[in-house]
Amino acid sequence: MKGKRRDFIKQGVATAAGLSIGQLPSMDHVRRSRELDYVKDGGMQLCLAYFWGIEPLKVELARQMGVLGAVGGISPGMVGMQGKNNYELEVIKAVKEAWEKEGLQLRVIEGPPSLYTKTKLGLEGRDEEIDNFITFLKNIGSLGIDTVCHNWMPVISWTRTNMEKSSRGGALVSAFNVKDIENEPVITEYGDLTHEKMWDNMEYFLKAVIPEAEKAGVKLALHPDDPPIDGIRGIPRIMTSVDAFKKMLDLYPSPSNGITFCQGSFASMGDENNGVDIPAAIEYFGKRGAIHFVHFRDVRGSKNSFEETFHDDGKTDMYRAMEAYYKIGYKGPMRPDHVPTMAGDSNNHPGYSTIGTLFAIGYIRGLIEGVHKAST
Ligand code: CS2
Ligand code: MN
Repeated sequence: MKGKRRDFIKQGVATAAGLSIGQLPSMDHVRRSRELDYVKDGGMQLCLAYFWGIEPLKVELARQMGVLGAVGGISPGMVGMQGKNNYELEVIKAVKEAWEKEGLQLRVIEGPPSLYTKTKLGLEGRDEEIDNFITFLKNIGSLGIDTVCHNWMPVISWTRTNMEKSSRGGALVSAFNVKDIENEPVITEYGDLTHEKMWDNMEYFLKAVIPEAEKAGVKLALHPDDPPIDGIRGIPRIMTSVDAFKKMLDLYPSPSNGITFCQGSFASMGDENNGVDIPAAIEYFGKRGAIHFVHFRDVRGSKNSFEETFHDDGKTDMYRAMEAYYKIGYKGPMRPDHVPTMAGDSNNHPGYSTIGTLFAIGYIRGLIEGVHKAST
């Protein structure tokens, strides 16, 4: 019956196209030509984030989309090694193999082991933390994992003041308004913290780990502070501008010292009148060979008050942004980052829901193909 049905469809298509059945371009031909003249995703590796372990539905959808890069941390519990350190070789190896068993590749470690408050605030015990981080770098290098996304946000990581703001069609997005936190108590337990001290701690860290990362063949990709404001509850923030990233790169110039170009975080830098020119920033840092990972997302607003958006509904010209990655020959990992929570989906993990991720990947892949076609 199946063969008959296929012939029936072919006959229908042939008639509609005014062709005899023998003249239809075979589907194989169409598929092959796409593969031949369209470098998959422009040579970039599209990835999804998995911060809550191996989520079966998300993994299956990723395989169906051909998005085979996994971005996440090293969790001993994920591989039945509770109690072991997450920087140890056997734990990292087991996590890597768990992703491979799902048909995915652990492409970027985001939120790495042993890079915590002591290192970022320069507290007692930071040297032990840094030593364990170096062990982690050596271990992932030996396993061929070459990219680490880290950030310099101690105590308070990425933060929002509203995790369910209504966006297009009632989809839910996260938003931030500095007015909503200005009366929150200052955190004093870490003593007197200054931006200068945070820079000193950054320099101390880079000087200790970048030489080891170079030897291990690993690239560190520093993520901007999100939101990129001067501080939250007395904890200073320094990675809040394009100039800050230029300064960071100059602290220790190296192919192993680079950036996670989180477009949403860069787009929320500055204020209403002097935002970041995203394509120009991509080209600047790209020409320095400093972009090792991309979070491709967008916002509306600026650092003191912004909301996240669908990829096609923000303030950035996303086509020109993608064109800039093409111009600099970026061939590294890219993930959608935060997405709206759409109808029928859960908002349990704001920014990381499943249906919104599908929309984002479709949009990103379409942009890449459009830029590719326009450039050939
Ligand atoms: C995101 C974060 O803030 C951002 O732009 O990339 O959700 C990030 O993924 C987390 O801090 C984990 O690294
Ligand atoms: Mn990001």
